[in-house]
Amino acid sequence: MKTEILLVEPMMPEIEAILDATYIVHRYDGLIIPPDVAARIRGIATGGGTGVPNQLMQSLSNLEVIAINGVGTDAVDLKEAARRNIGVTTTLNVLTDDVADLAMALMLAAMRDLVPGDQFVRDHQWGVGQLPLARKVTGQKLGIVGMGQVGQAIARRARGFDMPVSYYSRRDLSLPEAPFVPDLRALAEQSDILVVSASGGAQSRHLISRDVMEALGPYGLLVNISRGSVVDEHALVELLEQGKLGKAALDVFESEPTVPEALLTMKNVVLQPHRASATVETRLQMGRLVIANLAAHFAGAPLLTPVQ
Ligand code: 8YV
Repeated sequence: MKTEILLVEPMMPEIEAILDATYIVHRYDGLIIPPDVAARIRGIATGGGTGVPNQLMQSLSNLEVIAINGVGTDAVDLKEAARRNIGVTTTLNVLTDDVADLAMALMLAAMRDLVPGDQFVRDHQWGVGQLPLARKVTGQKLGIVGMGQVGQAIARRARGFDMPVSYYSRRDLSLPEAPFVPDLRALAEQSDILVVSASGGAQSRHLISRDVMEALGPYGLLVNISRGSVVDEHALVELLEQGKLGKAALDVFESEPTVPEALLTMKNVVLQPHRASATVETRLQMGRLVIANLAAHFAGAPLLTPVQ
């Protein structure tokens, strides 16, 4: 008898094929799962942003393991999982480089106006119209909010652009080349670019407040590659509209996949559909780790990358 699992968010076809060969895979469509099926589901594979809705978790009385295809745990009730002795795993380490790469790409795209430049060429405006000058990246002061693995990978890349890096985090990590700034507003004030790489969840909700974005100012760029919830999106839109914040480059939003309508027409904004880990190479590695964690659990072996 094959073990039954629930796939809450689609994965790569190669990965789903392995899951299908190993398990009876039920694909979640947001609807109520018939109780007889629900009772047979012992594992979940899901995305970091999607997680497991509380009601769904409640309905699966024999759930033993949740394998997150991502690093964010903010969309899974970890306390409830611990109470029910449900193991939770992430794809720790394997997506760090991709997320840091996208942070740099967003920084470059926003500062150098890559999207308007591309549109200018496509619109046959080259030789006809004029594009305003862009902004320089090399040497700009970078503030990093959340200095975990991703934050540190961004700092390493920024050094290649001669950017002085400072950071705000839950604690001072005594890093040799980047000073800790204990006051987030002060960090924003001294930075040309502020990158958000803090984990999502109640503890970081709206950490990037109106006040912080005002401190970043009319020439500042805000980059967010972590979770939409970390930024006060309503204030962000207003400040961009009023010219009190210079630019924004966003991979994540408060109510994905909904993006505030006002952002869609702004020239000083670069938007991505939550794609920081979305490369063939990384999604394969992530998928393999999800498979390995599920396999370990059902073999009674220790989980490879458990959430502590
Ligand atoms: C992925 C993420 O897009 O790691 C996370 O927490 O949100 C992203 O890397 C996601 O997990 C895949 O759905």
